[in-house]
Amino acid sequence: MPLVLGLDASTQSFSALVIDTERGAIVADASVNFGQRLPEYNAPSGYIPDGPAGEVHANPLMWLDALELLLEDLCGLCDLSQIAAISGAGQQHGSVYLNGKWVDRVSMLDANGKLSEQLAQCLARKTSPIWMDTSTGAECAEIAAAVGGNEVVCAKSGSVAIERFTGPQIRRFYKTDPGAYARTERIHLVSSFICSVLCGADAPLDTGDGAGMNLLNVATWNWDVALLEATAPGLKDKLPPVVPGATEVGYLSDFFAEKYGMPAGIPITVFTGDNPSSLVGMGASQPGKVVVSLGTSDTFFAAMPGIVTDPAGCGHVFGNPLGGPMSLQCFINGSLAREEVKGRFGYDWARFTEALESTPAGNEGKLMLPFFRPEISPRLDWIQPVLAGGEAFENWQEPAAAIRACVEGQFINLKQRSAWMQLAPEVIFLTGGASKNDAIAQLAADVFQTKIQRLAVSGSVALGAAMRAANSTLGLDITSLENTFCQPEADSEIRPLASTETYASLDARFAELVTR
Ligand code: XUL
Repeated sequence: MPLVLGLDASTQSFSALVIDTERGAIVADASVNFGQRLPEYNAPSGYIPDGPAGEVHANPLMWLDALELLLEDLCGLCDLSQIAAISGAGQQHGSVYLNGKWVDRVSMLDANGKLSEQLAQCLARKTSPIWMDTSTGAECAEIAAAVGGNEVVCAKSGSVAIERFTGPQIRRFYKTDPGAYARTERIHLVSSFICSVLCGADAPLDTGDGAGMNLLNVATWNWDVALLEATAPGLKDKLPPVVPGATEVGYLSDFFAEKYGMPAGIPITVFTGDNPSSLVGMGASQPGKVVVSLGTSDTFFAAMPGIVTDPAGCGHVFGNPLGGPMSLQCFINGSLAREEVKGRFGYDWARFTEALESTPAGNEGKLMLPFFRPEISPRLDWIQPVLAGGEAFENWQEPAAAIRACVEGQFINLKQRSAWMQLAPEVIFLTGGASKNDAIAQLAADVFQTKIQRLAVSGSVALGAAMRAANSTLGLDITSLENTFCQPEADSEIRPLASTETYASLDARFAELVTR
């Protein structure tokens, strides 16, 4: 009974799935919510609220405490002595700054104490900027200017200089606290930090998460000298090596064997970012399938046969943990926008759904550009949406039409912004909270004119991590793992009902209004 552990260090919680690869079953599923279980860190949603000038940071010691709580919880759910392989994933872009004590301390962890107590002194920066941080506009402009413009940054790194990406964040740290930057000997991503702690040794990072830094060259999958130099002095020596996603990078430290009864020395596969891991866990790591995740923010991602970049500078190219590139587009106005329009009419989700069901595909030409707060795909600094389609509709006097217009506008935007990926998917895998709503899924099928499937297993990030570990350590074929673990939910397939012409004119008007 070889069990495999997949970890997911995400924004609001640290989660795990344990899979039994022989029985094809999930044997344990656990999650530690930072705000609920570790209130002493004053981070109710996983990050320190009210940061100045767009700063959003989290305490890396909180992630370590959560990892220990999670392993304690797992002890009660399955036999951790049977774990044979481990991998994991972290929220992308977040960075941890470590001083000269790090390499020794992480290799001498004492099972009688807590990780957070033993590693606190290794932090060269007390807190970690995470992906929600928007404080680095000036640094993005400086990096782009230094290498010859954002086209060059995009051609090299797969994305233009992006505020939340790690390179601009490192540059801001170097500028605001040069002394602490100089004392930093290692900068890890969330993923490679947690991986290092499990290995009890400094671990590499993978091409999936590494590409979210504006520092990795996606043609060579290695650090780009010009981008490193444009970002901060001496940076190359502070970064871990980059390896492909299928690489075993270490062995479980005795700390976890003694404290949690896991077998010491089991292989650990390099960790990756949460989105690349989800690509694997959704069964979409081969080109031809697309994942749309409807969460706090919405994301659209897919394995790509070759590298293309977004000429509009909004999309990203990351490494696919199973080889080659993947694309990703992130939308700020996801659930936040759906909730905003629902709240505007005092509706609950049942009435929201009724509104979608009682209105026709195409919404009789009524259209919304559903940007309730500044958007990154496309880049717009709006704080309210634009409605077009008659006076009553534009004055928010038609609740049902407004609700349909919001969701239709979101999917039309997803479709238009992802066109640069040049994909013709045969299926879209829908995941995330809102994906469970059949009316929303139908609307996605209609706008994309593609069938929609939802998977039976939730927790695709941790599942993807466990599948990658099973693949690289136990040698299990990824297709057979997908056949076992990534099956669509029974009777959940949704096919387009609207005709191809239904959205033609809305599509054109949406494009025109966005440019205007
Ligand atoms: C992707 C992104 C987020 C984070 C957190 O670029 O910023 O999806 O990975 O989930």
